[in-house]
Amino acid sequence: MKHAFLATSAFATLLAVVATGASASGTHNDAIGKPGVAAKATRTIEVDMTDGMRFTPADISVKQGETVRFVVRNSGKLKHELVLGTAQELKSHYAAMMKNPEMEHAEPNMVTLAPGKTGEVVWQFTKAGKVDFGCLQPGHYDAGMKGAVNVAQAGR
Ligand SMILES: [Cu+2]
Repeated sequence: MKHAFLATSAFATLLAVVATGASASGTHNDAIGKPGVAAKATRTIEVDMTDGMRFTPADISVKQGETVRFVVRNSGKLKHELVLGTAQELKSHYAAMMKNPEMEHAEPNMVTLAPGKTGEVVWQFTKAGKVDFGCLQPGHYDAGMKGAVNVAQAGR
């Protein structure tokens, strides 16, 4: 019966990890990393958002484990936001925003900015791969207001 016990134990541990991740990060899982501590940020990346529905830069490269301080500026005359997530998370969140444009949302993985404002997102990229970001204001994501953070595997 030792095998059965081990399997149950491993499953319980997995559940605990999933539960912890969900409570610490709100609505999303830890697939894209976790909220960063500003004091531990190793880089500051300035991102500009415009009414042309573009992020500049839209293609960002970081290293696995790196904590990045994004200083995000809204240079447009419309409300814009930068939301980090998996492509799937962004799509479902965007669909919710289309149904309810006045939906208030605030999470550590995003910043919503009025015209002319500047804000920050501090994020630690714990997993190698691609993390997407986008503006989920109705119409913006569809218009191409999106980008990606490429997370290079540590030790390379
Ligand atoms: Cu936008």
